[in-house]
Amino acid sequence: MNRKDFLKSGTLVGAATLLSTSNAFANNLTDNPIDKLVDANGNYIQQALPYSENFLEPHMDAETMHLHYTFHHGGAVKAANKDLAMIKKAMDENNLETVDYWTKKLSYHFSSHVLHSIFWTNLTNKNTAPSGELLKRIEKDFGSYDKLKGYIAATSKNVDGNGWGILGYQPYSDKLTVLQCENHEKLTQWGVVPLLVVDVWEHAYYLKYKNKRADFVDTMLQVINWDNVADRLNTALKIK
Ligand code: MN3
Repeated sequence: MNRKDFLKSGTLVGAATLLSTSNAFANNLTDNPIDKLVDANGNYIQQALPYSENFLEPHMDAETMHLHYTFHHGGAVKAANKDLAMIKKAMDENNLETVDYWTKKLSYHFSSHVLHSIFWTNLTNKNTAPSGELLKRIEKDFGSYDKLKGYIAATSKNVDGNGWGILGYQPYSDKLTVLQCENHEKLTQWGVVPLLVVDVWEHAYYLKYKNKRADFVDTMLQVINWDNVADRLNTALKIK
């Protein structure tokens, strides 16, 4: 993918925000309006949604989108900046009594920021399907696209409490892998680059779907932007 295509595709690889800015991919990231999660000072910033709040109607209602993006995702970004500041303060003052607390909070809040940023770009209002390298790898690692869909649906629906279903690329085994994430940061495998994430926190669906999380997950799986997932995979394979 050349730089122009990259910018057009709106690709985001959360883990890549940790790369040094001398890295070619990080340079692309910096120019990408959706993928940029930090400013020049290293503080977290929230990008605008890649579409209007009613774009996913009727699958996701505009009110849920507004509250979710503004207060849940937005709140996590603010909180992550506070966590960073508190860690810096503790280090500056050489008082490490509460630094473990803020470190744990940062893991939670920044992971929320990464996953929500990916989630918005993973969704679209038209039907798409995996193709090319992504489809090849889905068939190799899960048998078929249908099998993967069943797997990720079951994993997402059955999260204990709040969390996410995640399809990721694991560079250490060179495989696609599914994770059942609790909260925003638990039950990961180190190294996994998230490609497709399904938010199953109650705030993601309760206004419209009430207690029917399974219906929400089935609906979300019909509006996945597989082109975005494919772009993320291609980028992850390049930085491997
Ligand atoms: Mn959420």
